[in-house]
Amino acid sequence: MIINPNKLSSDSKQIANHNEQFDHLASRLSKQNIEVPSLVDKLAAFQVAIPSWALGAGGTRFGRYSYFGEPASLEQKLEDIGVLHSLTRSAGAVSLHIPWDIPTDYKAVKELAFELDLRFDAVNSNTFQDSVGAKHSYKFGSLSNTSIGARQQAIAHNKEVIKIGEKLGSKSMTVWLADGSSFPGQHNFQTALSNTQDSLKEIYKSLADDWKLFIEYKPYEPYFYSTVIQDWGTSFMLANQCGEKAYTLVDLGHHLPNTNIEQIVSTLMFKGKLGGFHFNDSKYGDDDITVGSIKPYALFLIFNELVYGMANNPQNPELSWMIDASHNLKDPLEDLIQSLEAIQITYAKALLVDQDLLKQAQKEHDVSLCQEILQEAYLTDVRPLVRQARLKLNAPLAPLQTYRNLGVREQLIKERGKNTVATGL
Ligand code: LRH
Ligand code: MN
Ligand code: MN
Repeated sequence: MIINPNKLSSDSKQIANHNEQFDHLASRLSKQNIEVPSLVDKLAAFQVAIPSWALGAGGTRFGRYSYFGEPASLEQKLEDIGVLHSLTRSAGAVSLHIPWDIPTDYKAVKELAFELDLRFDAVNSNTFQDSVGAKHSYKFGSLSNTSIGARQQAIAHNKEVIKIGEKLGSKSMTVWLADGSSFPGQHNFQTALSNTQDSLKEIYKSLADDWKLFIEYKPYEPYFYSTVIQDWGTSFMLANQCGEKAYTLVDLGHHLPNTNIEQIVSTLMFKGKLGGFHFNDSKYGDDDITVGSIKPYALFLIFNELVYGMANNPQNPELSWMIDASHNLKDPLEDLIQSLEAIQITYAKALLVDQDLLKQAQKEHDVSLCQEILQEAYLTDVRPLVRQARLKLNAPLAPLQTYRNLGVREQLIKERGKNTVATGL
């Protein structure tokens, strides 16, 4: 389904309401010496990739409840992201997962992506599942496995993913390893790490000069005693071992409770080694629920460091942003619209932080003022700025409402039927 652009304009009453709210906020912010037009431009330029596995209803280990009209093919996944991008103009990229999304006709897939104004962001390899007919099993690890055969198979798969990405115009690959152990004594930690390091170095050799390798970390799950790449330090060390094209990827859900993620982001950007970023939210673990739905202030503090890093750390490359969320209850497209909205809102709030004043207050050890400065930005209702960016991009002012008014899900069910299952987590 491709949405007719003529159906995306907001009505005159909505626009008049918006203009009133925007003018009010813009004049208030201008008095604080905030350059509103450049802030709106930054919001309009911010694009987040959608992973192919977020478009179906996700599963938990206890079950998976299908959501009707889910995309069944790569082409249909692209169309869903096209819908999101038309409604928000902020989801202009797709992150594919191999082997779930191997194109059969590269030319056709590229043409469709072009038509939908979508770019191919990082490609993701998968060595956390055995593929049908594979010679070696990943039950006891992939890049870290003590079996050379399993390691070589996993290395070959990653090299294959790079090739697939090259054909699509992608410029990076993300490696997330499930490798770990569930019982003390099961792994020799040093052997597992050393095998992983050697395997990653081998994969890195296949990376073209304009490509990047993102190494994702996660403390636990699917294994519950140890994980080979458990934290940012391990990922950072491995990225350094590989070389300058390798970076750490931070996924918000991949931390133990109360970890200071903003400090991790800051440290990595200072070292020029933050490459990718996965948005989601969680209450307990890697819950992968809607961005900003549980800890919006924590997200703001993280965004504040990202904004600071983007302005002050030229040694860090442009980040590859992606939403890594998927769950069981909501319409996946509605959920993604809400996540995109939360990202834009939080980015806008972080852009409002008066960095000069904050620096001065930090210098003077005025702790209360430091907090006031952050709160001032966080408590500002920035939605008119986000809507202004949408207006500029010819996107509807209220994407979720427009999605419902247009009956997108009903249309998808009509086209695809009720018994659809998207490949994914
Ligand atoms: C596992 C995970 C990871 C993704 C990957 C495909 O935790 O969600 O975050 O990047 O699967
Ligand atoms: Mn992730
Ligand atoms: Mn995850």
